[in-house]
Amino acid sequence: MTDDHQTDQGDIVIPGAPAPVPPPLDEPTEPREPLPAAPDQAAPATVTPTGAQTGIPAASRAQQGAYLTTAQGARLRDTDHSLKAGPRGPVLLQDHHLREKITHFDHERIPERAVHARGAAAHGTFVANGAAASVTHAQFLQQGVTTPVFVRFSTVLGSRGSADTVRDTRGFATKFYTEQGVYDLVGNNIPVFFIQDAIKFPDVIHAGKPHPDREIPQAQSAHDTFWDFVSLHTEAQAHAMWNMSDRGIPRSYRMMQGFGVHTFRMVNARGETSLVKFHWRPKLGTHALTWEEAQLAAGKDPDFHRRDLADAIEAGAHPQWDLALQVMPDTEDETFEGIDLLDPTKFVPEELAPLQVVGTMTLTANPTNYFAETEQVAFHPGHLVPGIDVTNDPLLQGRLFSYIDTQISRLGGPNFAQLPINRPHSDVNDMLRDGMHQTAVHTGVAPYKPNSLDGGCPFHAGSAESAFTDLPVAVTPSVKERAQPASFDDHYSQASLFYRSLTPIEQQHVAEAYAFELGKCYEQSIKERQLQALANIDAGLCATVADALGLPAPEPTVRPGGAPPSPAVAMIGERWPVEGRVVGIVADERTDQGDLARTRAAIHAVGAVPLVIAPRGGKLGAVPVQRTAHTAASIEFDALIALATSADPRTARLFDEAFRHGKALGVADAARGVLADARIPDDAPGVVTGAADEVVAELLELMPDHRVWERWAAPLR
Ligand code: HDE
Repeated sequence: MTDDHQTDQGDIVIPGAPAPVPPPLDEPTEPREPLPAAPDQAAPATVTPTGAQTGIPAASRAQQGAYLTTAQGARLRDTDHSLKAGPRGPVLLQDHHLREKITHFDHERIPERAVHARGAAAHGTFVANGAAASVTHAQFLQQGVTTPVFVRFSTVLGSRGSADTVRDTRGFATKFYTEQGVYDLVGNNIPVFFIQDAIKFPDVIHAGKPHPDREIPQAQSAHDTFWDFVSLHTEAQAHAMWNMSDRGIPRSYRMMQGFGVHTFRMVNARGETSLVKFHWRPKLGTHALTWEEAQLAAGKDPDFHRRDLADAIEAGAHPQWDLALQVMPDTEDETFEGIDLLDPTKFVPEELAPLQVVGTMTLTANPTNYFAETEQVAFHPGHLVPGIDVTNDPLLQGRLFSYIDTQISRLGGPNFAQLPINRPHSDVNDMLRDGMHQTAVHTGVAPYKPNSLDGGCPFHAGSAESAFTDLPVAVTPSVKERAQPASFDDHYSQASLFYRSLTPIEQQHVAEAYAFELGKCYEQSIKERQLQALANIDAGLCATVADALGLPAPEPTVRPGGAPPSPAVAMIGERWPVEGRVVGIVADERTDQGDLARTRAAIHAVGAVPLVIAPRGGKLGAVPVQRTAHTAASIEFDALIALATSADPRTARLFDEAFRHGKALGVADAARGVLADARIPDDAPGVVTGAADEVVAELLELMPDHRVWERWAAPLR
């Protein structure tokens, strides 16, 4: 730069131009490449609409060049000062950079999803084991085929900025980029749904969303309109029961089951069809938060689930799920063991139709850009591949219409399939043309069929490779009517079956959840009506909830029948891997460095994450302090170890909360004072004391149980 204030390009001299402001010290002064993403964080390559594998397309690599430019590529030397008539004068309309920058910012937001607005996603792969070949000829389910996937988890009710840990159903939507086109499995973490017919979706969602007058409460079902709807519309009782169970407050997206909910029809290479339900089984087991933990997390770390997923993937604890099928015969009445397979308020117990694993999904990479990928991804239950077809489930049929419709408005036009995250990894030869945000440059003159001018291209596929094969399924001759089968009128038997299948601790949580949710309602008649529904489900549950509400327990008006319980739906009882679980280690300057190092190493060795909590930041010897009394929150730890006492009362609260939430606690001899401060008996279940090495070993033995369930034998403090 000369005294004449040459431009960056060094040619044209502007006499008298003010000297540029020197850059802040910590900003690089020489152009350099941005830091590369960590190897396992780089998003997989995307492909162009023509199918060419290009890596991340140039258009989505914006902001990576050396020089700041306008949207038109003109370089800029100042982006901090508007063009003004003198340093204190008004801003000039001719400042194109100012107007472009602010105008673009003004339009940065797109409408959030009408439901499932809050989500988190990851890339990965699905590897099929071939077991599905007998029921479907879908290519991605054949032995050894590896398919890239993108999965988005979500809550349903809350806005995009709402807390992760609210009581709600979770979405579990998977996009398989198969060689035969995109296949979307758009499921939930609960196998049943609130309604039997899509025409009622606006009703159930309006009831669950905040009240239209004051727009509260956010992301909650604990309010009058939700329970008004559910108690009047009793087909919602089964789904409501699952939401009131611990399934409504998952510990982690990594520890959640997924369900396709509807029954689908599969067809194999011989043209034989079966009725099928999809299940995702997490390798880490299915686990929940406690309700108090969920509420604390909503304030202390509203991004709890999003952070957990991203941290685990970044740490290399790649979450995995098995994909399993329940396969049922394709009979004329589409009913299995008395369960109408077209009724989405019913699930088929695993004891009746076993889960058959057909492949495994591993999530390996976080998105590179939240908006481009997680926000713009568009799933659709109608994105099907050959070998998988829909059934007449009236809920599914309505969904087939809804998703593309909402996406046209959410993503600003009909060309969202061209967005990098939505592009198929197979060739696209559609004859869809033009429209808002068209980015493809189509060649040819004949986007119609039949044509002779483009050589007759594109041609029709043979029926074996064709999606939407329109299986010749009989439609019972009937009249046009707004009606449903009589079997859809059973609203209570599966809610009852589910409740009876839970362990006593889980049943206690269900009762507490109803007591909380109904306790938040103002209208007495709504509580009474919901108690009536509970009486029809289970008299004991109804009596407990009625007692908490201070209301009489009504007599049942319906007997739900005694279908045998399905122990498979209970979550307590098994032991699971602890990969990615977080263990807090309370230490200070006096802590023996050897104890600290061995404790951390033992935790690492089982794939869990040790976080050191000390009175102040910095380091303890060579070990970085990751949390202090100011920043540590009990909700982020699955277990705690004290190697030092702490004078800070917040440490006692940390242990007190962790104890209440049934977490394993380890206390080295030098740190016994922590237990006294938190008023925790040192012989309480799941509290281990002794030499540091023994404590960590015993603690890691407790963690595969998820929680120290014996603590629930005594009433919660
Ligand atoms: Fe959805 N649902 N849904 N849904 N759904 C949407 O589509 C809808 C239903 C599910 O991460 C919307 O693109 C109707 C069942 C997930 O992007 C919308 C009905 C199941 C996601 C829509 C249902 C789901 C959605 C909003 C009743 C489990 C999030 C934004 C017939 C099997 C996907 C969008 C993502 C999203 C409509 C019922 C799962 C409005 C009409 C049942 C996981 O189109």
